[in-house]
Amino acid sequence: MLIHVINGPNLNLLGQREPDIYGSETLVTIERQCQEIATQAGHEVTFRQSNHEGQIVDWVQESIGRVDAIVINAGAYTHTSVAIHDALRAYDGRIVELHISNPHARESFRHNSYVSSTAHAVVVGLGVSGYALVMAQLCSESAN
Ligand code: CA2
Repeated sequence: MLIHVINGPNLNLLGQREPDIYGSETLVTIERQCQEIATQAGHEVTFRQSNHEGQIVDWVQESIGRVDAIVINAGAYTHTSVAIHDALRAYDGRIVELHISNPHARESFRHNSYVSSTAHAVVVGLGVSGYALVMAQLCSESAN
């Protein structure tokens, strides 16, 4: 199984700012954990981050017909991007939406997600552990 993990704007700053909301682990550490879980289960992960909406759209499009699952933390684009929504709708594999914080418990502008209606599962508010948990879940689903 091939899994793409796509991270949106500002998530490259993880571990450097706002540890009270996003924790103190960096994206590099999270990537390493995801790779470890997938490799142990015999699967492959591509882990990416971009601050650019069009780049995320391109990565989703490139996944069509090639990638078994997308795990996406679209960052602030979650709440604004019809373009990412449309690309995800065109994608034919499994989609898991992931957020480190719980956007529903935060400002009202974070309450709508353009990703959720395209997703098979949504994981929010579990901190950065959410990445490892989702990875383990996807790997265990493929073993059944
Ligand atoms: O909780 C999440 O994972 C979010 O997707 C994070 C986004 C936010 O806009 C969403 O509403 C919820 C923000 C990512 C910014 O990450 C930073 C990390 C460290 C320092 C500053 C920003």
